[in-house]
Amino acid sequence: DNTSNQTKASMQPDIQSIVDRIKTGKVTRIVVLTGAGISTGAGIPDFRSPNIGLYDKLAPLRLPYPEAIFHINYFSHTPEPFYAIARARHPGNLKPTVSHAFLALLAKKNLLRFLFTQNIDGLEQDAGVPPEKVLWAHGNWKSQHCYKCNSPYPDDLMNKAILAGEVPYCLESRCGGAVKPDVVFFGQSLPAEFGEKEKEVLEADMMLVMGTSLRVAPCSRLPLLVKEGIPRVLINNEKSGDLGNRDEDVCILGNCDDGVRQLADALGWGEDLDDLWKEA
Ligand code: CNA
Repeated sequence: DNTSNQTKASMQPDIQSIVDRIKTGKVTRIVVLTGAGISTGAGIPDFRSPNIGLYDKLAPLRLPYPEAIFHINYFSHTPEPFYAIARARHPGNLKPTVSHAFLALLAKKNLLRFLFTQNIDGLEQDAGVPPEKVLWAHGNWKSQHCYKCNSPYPDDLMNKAILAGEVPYCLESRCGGAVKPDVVFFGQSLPAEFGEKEKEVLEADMMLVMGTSLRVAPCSRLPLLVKEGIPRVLINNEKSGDLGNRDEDVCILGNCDDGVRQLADALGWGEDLDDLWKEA
């Protein structure tokens, strides 16, 4: 009819090509890479957005360089700055965003092959993405251990320390190491499954990259592994990595919650998305 023709005509042609591929069943194995930008809408500032990102707010802590706050070598002798900001960044009881709900919707529609997340807030799982489909490439903030002897540390004491902004220390006698959330710091290795899961990217028939500046390796390299001819879709405030350089790339620039809504509406999934988001 006329209205849907009009909508089609005004829709960005590149989004339409993505919609067609999904609607005709050409795409069934979507691999997703997410970053801090999908959680800023939930209230957790990202690292690198100018003025509002964490790295622009660290001056009072007098770090040698911003990333030091998350570097294992620096933490090993100076854990105080990390605990000075921990309270403000603890995911606590945050609610997933529409972007998280969209990932759950892809899983529900059997289109999500695998999700690599660089986020440590656990909101993917809260939104309903099945945990077996997710690799938390940088760990998560749901548990903690002594950085030195690796002894576990109780959640209640950790929560107290975070609230007080004080460094929690290992309970083992004579250890004295600082306790660190099970988040991968700079200088630490990624989970062992990372290498094995990379093959999911080689087998993807679409890759979706959301809310990441692609500045942290090795996740930043995942989009490069996508086979030529396979569409890569970027939903982000700004261009990132080499997304947009290949003919079949599609960049939906702007707020990612708006981007996923636009995509969901074009797919006729608008209501499904809202229902899932309300449930989360
Ligand atoms: P980053 O380097 O801070 O980049 C974030 C990207 O998202 C930038 O390109 C922003 O322009 C973009 N962005 C921010 N908000 C939005 C929005 N609402 N809509 C669209 N785009 C947006 O963060 P990366 O994830 O790329 O860097 C990897 C680090 C960040 C990982 O080690 C994470 O652990 C770490 N991190 C995680 C969280 C979290 O768990 N929520 C928060 C902050 C940082």
